[in-house]
Amino acid sequence: MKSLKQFAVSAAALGVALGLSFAAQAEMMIGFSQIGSESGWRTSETASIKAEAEKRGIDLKFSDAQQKQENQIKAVRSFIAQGVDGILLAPVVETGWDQVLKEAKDAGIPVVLVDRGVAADDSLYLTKVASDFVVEGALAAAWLAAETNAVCDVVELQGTVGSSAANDRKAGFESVVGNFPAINIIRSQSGDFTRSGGKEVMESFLKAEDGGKNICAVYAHNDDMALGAVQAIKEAGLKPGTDILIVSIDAVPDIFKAMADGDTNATIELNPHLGGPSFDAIAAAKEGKDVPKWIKANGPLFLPDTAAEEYKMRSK
Ligand code: GZL
Repeated sequence: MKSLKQFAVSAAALGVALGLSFAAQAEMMIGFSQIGSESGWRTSETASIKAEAEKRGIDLKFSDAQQKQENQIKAVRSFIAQGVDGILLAPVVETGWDQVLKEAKDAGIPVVLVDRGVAADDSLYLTKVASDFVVEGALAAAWLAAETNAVCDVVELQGTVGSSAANDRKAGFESVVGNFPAINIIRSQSGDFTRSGGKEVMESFLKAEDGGKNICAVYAHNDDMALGAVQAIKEAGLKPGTDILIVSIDAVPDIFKAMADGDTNATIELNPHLGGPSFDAIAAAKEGKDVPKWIKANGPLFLPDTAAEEYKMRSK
């Protein structure tokens, strides 16, 4: 599993290996169809990609889809009409992209999938710059099994329905807990990757499970839903992080504060700095160089013992 630093090194190495010069990228015009701003991680990803474009002198055309696939498809078509050099697409869901990806391909415009994947033939896009969500789900489950001696009734807060992040984080988690007969996923529902969604769904789980007495842990597909669950658990008179364990993914600054306060127990880092490898891949394609179909980065798991320090460093 690559750490963030290794990812940065391998992505930089990829850039160098592909013989790319930033100067060659300065004249590029690139369209970026972003999902929205549903989570702290998403907003930091947007900020990072915009900053990276600025640094490289890339003319970035940005579109916020407000979580709607039709808005993303419209944006991609508009980028094609503008004759951009490349397109970054963070696909809100996995399906429904074949037609518009074919239009981009027919126009000779490379598409880079950032942070999520699509269920389309990989000939329809240049590369995917994203972590392996199956690994993230498996890591969360491995931590939970170790933490609970593999005896735990867990509730799951799923991400956006139909998204590759939710599908694969669920699959990865199940692939590990399936080995432990005394770990049971007793409830599972989407909170749509938002704090409010996580809170609402957790409130319904608590009500349905005798006020939470039957719940050993929460597995949240992202930190924002975990933070919503923390609020719901507190309002139900229970201690999050003690009465009910919480493991989630993203490693946003606020989750480190929650861990330092004893409210959550583990988070897995998700790299938001996906602009560099994405821009390098487009430049490489334009120079006729080969680009791997998946530029992968997986982050480590963080625990409360380093949370205060991490929060200080990340919330500057
Ligand atoms: C995963 C990304 C997910 C984050 C959430 O790469 O798509 O979407 O985990 C975000 O915070 O909403």
